[in-house]
Amino acid sequence: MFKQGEGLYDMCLLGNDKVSEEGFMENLTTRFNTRNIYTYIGEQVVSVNPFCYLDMYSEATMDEYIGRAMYEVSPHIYALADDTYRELMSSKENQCVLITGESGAGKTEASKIFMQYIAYISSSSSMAGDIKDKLLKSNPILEAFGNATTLRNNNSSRFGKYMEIQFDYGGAPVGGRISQYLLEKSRVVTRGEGERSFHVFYQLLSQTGRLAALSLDADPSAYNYLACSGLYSVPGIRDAADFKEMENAMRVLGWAKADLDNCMRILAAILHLGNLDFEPDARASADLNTDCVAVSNPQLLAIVADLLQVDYGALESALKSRSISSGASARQSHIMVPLDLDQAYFTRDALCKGLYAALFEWVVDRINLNIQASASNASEVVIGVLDIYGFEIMELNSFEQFCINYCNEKLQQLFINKVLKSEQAEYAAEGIAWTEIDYFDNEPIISMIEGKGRAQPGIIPLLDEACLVGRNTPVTVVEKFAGSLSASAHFDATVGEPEEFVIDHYAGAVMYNTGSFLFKNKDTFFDDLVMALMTSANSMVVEMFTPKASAGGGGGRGRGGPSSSAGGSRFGSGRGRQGAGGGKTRPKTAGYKFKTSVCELIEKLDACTPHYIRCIKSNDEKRANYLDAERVRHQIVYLNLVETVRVRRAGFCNRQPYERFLWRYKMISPQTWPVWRGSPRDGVVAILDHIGVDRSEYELGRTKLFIKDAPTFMLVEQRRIEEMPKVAVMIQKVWRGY
Ligand code: AOV
Ligand code: MG
Repeated sequence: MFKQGEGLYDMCLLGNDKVSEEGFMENLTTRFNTRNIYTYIGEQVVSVNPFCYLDMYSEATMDEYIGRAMYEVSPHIYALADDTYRELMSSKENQCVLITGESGAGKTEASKIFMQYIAYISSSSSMAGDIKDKLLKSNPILEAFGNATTLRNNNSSRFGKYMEIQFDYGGAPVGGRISQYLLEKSRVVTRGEGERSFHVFYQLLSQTGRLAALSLDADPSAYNYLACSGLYSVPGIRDAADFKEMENAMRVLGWAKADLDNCMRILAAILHLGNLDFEPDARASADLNTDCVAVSNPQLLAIVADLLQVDYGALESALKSRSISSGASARQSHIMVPLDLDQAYFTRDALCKGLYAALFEWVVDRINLNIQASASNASEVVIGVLDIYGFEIMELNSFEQFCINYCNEKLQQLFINKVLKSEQAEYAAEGIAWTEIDYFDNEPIISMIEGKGRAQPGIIPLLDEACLVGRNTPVTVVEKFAGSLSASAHFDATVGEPEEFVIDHYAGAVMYNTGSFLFKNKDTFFDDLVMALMTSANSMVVEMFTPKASAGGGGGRGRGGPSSSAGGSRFGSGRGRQGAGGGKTRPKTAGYKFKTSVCELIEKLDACTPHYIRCIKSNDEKRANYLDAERVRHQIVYLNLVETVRVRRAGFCNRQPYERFLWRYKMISPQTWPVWRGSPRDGVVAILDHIGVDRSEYELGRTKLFIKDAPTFMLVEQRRIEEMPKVAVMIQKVWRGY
């Protein structure tokens, strides 16, 4: 595997004097220039995005990785996937794959490569084959609805995704479950110049045969919601072909033709709504003695009402006015308050964002129904694949970027805790000689964002407070932040405009503009709009806006049911849904819900055996085979990659409590088989002596054995397999390939 001139396949093999930023860069560059985009740090895979197709993802290549140890074959995501699957089978413990890296670094591609391999090698039956196909086919649908072209990435994920694949005890996939995190729904109505809305809109407009029925024009520039950012087609993205792929995927998953048709009706309604105009209504204004508006193009609203199959009058009224309840709870009466022009446009946009978010949730729920394991297969172990939106800095950074970057901070913290902190803590606890390794800990940034009770204010609770108490504006919000956080080294409100503040994130400083923080956090979706939509004769529209039974009080987490829409809000908290944890009548804000769902996810990941793919973006221009040294160096630093090498090098490839090791390998030595009467620790030493493992190859901790190198560990495994007939042949199939 090691070829002259291609660099070291594992950064842990760097000489002592080379374990530095320089040495790391040098090796990574050598490998990248010889088309080796993958390099190990122990069991972690570092991937550098080549921005061009490399011929290394075929079935023939997959065959080379089956059952091979990671160090035996060239670094590849396949090797990591094989390792993950084997560990799942041998330990019967849940595994997760954490894919990190900034926007455009290659996370989503990596997750697909991983899934492809798992589907290829996991045991098959006709049922498993069916499920595998469905799991893979969920991707084109999710990407159509949840991805978009941004300045950073032509196919940028605008939602976070955690996909769990469930296996039976024989290793065959029996089902899956997708959790999605906070879709960037504001993209439906606006976005930065040179970006696109969600792919599915352009895909729809490429289907000329479908347009007449939806009263649509093939030209995307005819729609305000698409025209506002001035980008329609993107090199490398084939909208028409992608539509066909999505359509086919829906068929494989078992969707009815009407499901796709209904989705398209809703998308068309959104495009038309974007062209809906309002004008002052002089007569009504005079009658009611306040500003009133009328719809300027009622024929368009009629098309929308027809597409959504809702009552025209109810829809029109919900866009022009808002009902406000007055009086005490028992005797509420509703009065209609007319909206002014700004409010009418705001409501129209809120309707479209709400419609799209609900549609996306419906799509995820539907996929979950299609892939869920049957009740008889409920006993399960899972491999979870986490593919979130990467850290990003945009021209204008709003509430969405804040949430995305906060989520990345949390994942970085999980990495630090699992790889850097706990590893070192364990050496200390086990009494293993160790030199502390210093690293940047982002804990203070997380605390500053999350806060803790009254004692420690944080951005999310301060923003919540600003949404609930008093009349706040973007400027007072920043003042509020500054009042509490200016002591933090990671916060700065002294630069930029009064409505801007800076967070110095682990991956770089980002200036946020609070212009829309308040209403995005409140996430208001007016009751009148829901009522209007509930008049729909289309059962899918009604279903989309019917509260989920399982979502009650759970912050819209949708736990327990097949739906796993985490952090998304079917309705805005502005409907006044009561929060259980956040005080008595406190409605749950988008920020609060996002934080809760992200923290839950982290807890779940923490309980799995982790595997890491660390993605690096080679350059900002999406240029093929070009490595921008400064950009890459920056990522190496903030991803703590050199520190990871340091910890790993001094580290051990495998550690096991003495009892577990003895139980698993006792058949290897006649001294320990079938019964060992001494201490577990002495038994372990007896086994290692019997195979002839040198004393320098391992360390004996207080409760655990630490094995230094993978080959030693493989030898032990090998001997176990050889002695297996002593025990039972049955377990052998678990260790395919040995
Ligand atoms: P991301 O998931 O990390 O960004 P993607 O996985 O979408 O990034 O990768 C961005 C683009 O880089 C892809 O569309 C490909 O063109 C290219 N690319 C990535 N990985 C590879 C690879 N292994 N081989 C060839 N090309 C690749 V974001 O979703 O924006 O955070 O929110
Ligand atoms: Mg992505």
